[in-house]
Amino acid sequence: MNTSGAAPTDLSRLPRRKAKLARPPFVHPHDQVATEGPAIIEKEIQVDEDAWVQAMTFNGSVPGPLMVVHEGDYVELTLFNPPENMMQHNIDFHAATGALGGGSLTLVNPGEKAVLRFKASRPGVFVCHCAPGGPMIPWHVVSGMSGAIMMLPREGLKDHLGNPVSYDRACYIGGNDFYIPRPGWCLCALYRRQAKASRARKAASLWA
Ligand SMILES: [Cu+2]
Repeated sequence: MNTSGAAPTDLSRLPRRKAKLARPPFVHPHDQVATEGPAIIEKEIQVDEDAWVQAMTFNGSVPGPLMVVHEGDYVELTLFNPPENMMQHNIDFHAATGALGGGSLTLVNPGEKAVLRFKASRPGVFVCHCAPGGPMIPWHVVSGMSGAIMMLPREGLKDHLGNPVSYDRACYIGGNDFYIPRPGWCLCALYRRQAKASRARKAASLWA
């Protein structure tokens, strides 16, 4: 339902451009200044490819790729969950408003795919991540399912005086730690150590 009062946009008339995503730290080729009207950007993302140590990924890299669009573009993305996978996944764009940033519209079981389209309405750099609900959210994120989208102003970047700013090259770096159990290490031993330390603290406070 259109509640803004604005005339609806005929998306079928907009030019379509398909971007091939690059693995970090590389960023796919893009214009720094938009030279044409809003475009529908198609992104095809495959999840859980190269799942090492139960890593979960967007397009096989951790972090996932950076997507570059311009303010006013319509971002169209296809999220595909390969049938070999075991879990549900989705994508929550902090750049999109409503419906959990698209998360509740893109929840896909293994073998399913979902298409999401939203309008890039705010310039900036925003995180996106898998958010299947409850404790699955932090688990999927720390397992590698995060990425980012950069929405450039249509007229390009400007400095504080309003002068155009350009760059020769863009790169994208994200941090992600994996905590992998070592031989002889187990969660039970960690819990035992924590419980012992907690008992010792409690005993010390009783005798203080
Ligand atoms: Cu996921």
